[in-house]
Formats: sequence, C-alpha cells, structure tokens
Amino acid sequence: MFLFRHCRSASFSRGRAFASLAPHRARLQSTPTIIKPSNLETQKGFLEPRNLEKAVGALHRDGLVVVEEAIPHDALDRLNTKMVQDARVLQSRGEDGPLNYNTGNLQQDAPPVAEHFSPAIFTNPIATQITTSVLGPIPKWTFCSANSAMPPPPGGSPSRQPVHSDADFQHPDHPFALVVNVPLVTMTPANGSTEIWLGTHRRDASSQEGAHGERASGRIREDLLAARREVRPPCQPAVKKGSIVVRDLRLWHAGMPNLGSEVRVMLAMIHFAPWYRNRMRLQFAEDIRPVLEGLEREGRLGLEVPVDWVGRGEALQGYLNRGFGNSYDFGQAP
Ligand SMILES: O=C(O)CCC(=O)C(=O)O
Ligand SMILES: [Fe+2]
Repeated sequence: MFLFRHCRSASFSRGRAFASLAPHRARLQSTPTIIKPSNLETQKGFLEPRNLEKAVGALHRDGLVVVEEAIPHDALDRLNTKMVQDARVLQSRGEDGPLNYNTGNLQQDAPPVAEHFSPAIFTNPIATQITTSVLGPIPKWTFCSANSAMPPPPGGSPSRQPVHSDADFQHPDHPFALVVNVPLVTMTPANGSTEIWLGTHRRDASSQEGAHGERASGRIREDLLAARREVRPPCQPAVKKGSIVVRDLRLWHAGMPNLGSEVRVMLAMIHFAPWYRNRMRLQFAEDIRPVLEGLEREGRLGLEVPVDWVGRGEALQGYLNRGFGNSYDFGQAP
C-alpha cells in the first residue's frame, strides 16, 4: 500500500479526519486507475474489452490512466543507460540547458537512431489502442521527447515545478491530445514522480497564468489550486517500471524534486486526434524509416507519423540541442 501514503483520498485516514470536520465535503479519490493486463494481453499488445473500457473510462473521468507491464524491462534498461548519460550532458549546461521551469527538470530527446528505437517503447501497441479509442482512428504522433527529473548538483537544492497544464493556449473542450509517458525506471516520490491533479482536464485556459510563448507558461492560478485541493487533492503516485501512463494534455500536473542520486527519465510521446491540425513534425535518422514502414506494412503502427528524415550524423548532432518543453507549439492551424 506504498502508493496510498502519498495520495490522499476520501477513503483513507487523512480524508476521514477532514471528513469529520467538514462532513459535507467528501473528497474524491486522488489515486489513478491502474490497469493490470493479463499475460496474454501483454503478449498480444492488445487489451481485451473490459480493460479497454476501464482505460477509456479513466481517461474521460480523470484525464489519466496507468497500464502496468506494458513494456519489457530490457528495452527500458538499454535506453535508460544512454539517456542518463545524455541527461548529465544537458545538466552541465546549467541555466543554458533546456530546462522546464527550473534546473531540476530537463527536456530531453531520446537518441533518434535505430539502435535506440524500440517499437515496444515508442509505438507501444497498447498505448496506441487506448489513444485511438479516445481520439479516433490513426492519431497523429508529432512529439517525441522526455522529461528528466535531475538530482541537484553538489550544493544545489531540489525544486518542484509550479502546477501547470501543457495545453497553454485556447484549446478544444473535448479530448484532442494524449501524452503517452513511459518512465524508464520505477517512479516514486523519492525520485520525482509527477504530481497529478485528477479530473482537472476539462478546465479551459482561463485557469492559467502565462500564455504560450512566455518562459513559464500554463501555470494554474493559486486560488483555483486551493479550491481544487478541497475537492480532490493531488497525488504523487508510484508508477512501476514497465508501465505506460496516458494523460490528457490539459490535465494539471507538476514535475517534482528528485531527492535521490539517480536521474529519472520519463519519455513523453504526444498523440493528437486525427482531426487536430498540429503542425509539428518529428526528426529521426533514416535508419528508423524501415522500422516504421515495416510496422505500417504489418498493420502494427496505427499512427500517422510526419517525419523529417535526416542522416545519422545530423540526427546525432542535433538531438541534444532542441528546445525546452513550453517552446513547442501544441496548438493547431486554424
Ligand atoms: O518530469 C515530470 O514529472 C513532469 C515535467 C513536466 O510536466 C513539464 O516539464 O512540463
Ligand atoms: Fe508539464
């Protein structure tokens, strides 16, 4: 029951204490829905109807769902070794690095070359099955990056992000984008697992301070946070290695301090609804092309993937020189 120590809810001790002071105010459960696929579902990369219903329901109600045991650990371990090294390179750039709100959280791309491109991770079939069920057939994948929660350098102190929405612009009031997060290690409050505010995905941009284009855009107003905390407090869940987390782009959340000594990398792939006119494109090395074309030929991709293909040299030279999170434009063409 490790999870519940960090997440208050109506049915656990802290919620009860409050309930007795203010009996009219029953708080909603703040822990996320966790799907545990059967061995067969994991093997096939396909959820059966009951689990799919659970996932889709959680996304509509809460704006987030966790699916455990979706990705083999050996693929995660290989990528983690490389990305932890890269994270330290980015961290050494200090304030000039691609930091998100503060130097404890870095925007970091995965190496976009074939030897690091595992389809089980980047085009996970269960993730796509879920996003397709919410967004419609053939979602468009135009963002592929990661957030790295960094242990502070010697003498530095850990810091948290302000609660924010990644949809820092006027957006549709129905689901249009889902973030597929893949932590490369188990995430807990000790290494900076993301704070999430379930059920906040239906709010509009008037809840926010800082418009797109400002350095720290999308911050949620303090008065709204205080009010929401009384209804449904936030939660910092433990998420096991091998899980995927699917989150509505609009959901309030915050990167939290990494209190440990190991980097915590969490990939972020955004699937947009097929009708949503996001203009971004991915940049991958040419040697990933046959991998994606193979999946497409076998009917195992299920995504539209606009890619600028470049040589390996250019790909490897560029991927650690990209923008910080809020510099990307998740909006759509008129
Ligand atoms: O790293 C995390 O846990 C979340 C980071 C985040 O939300 C962001 O940088 O926008
Ligand atoms: Fe964010």
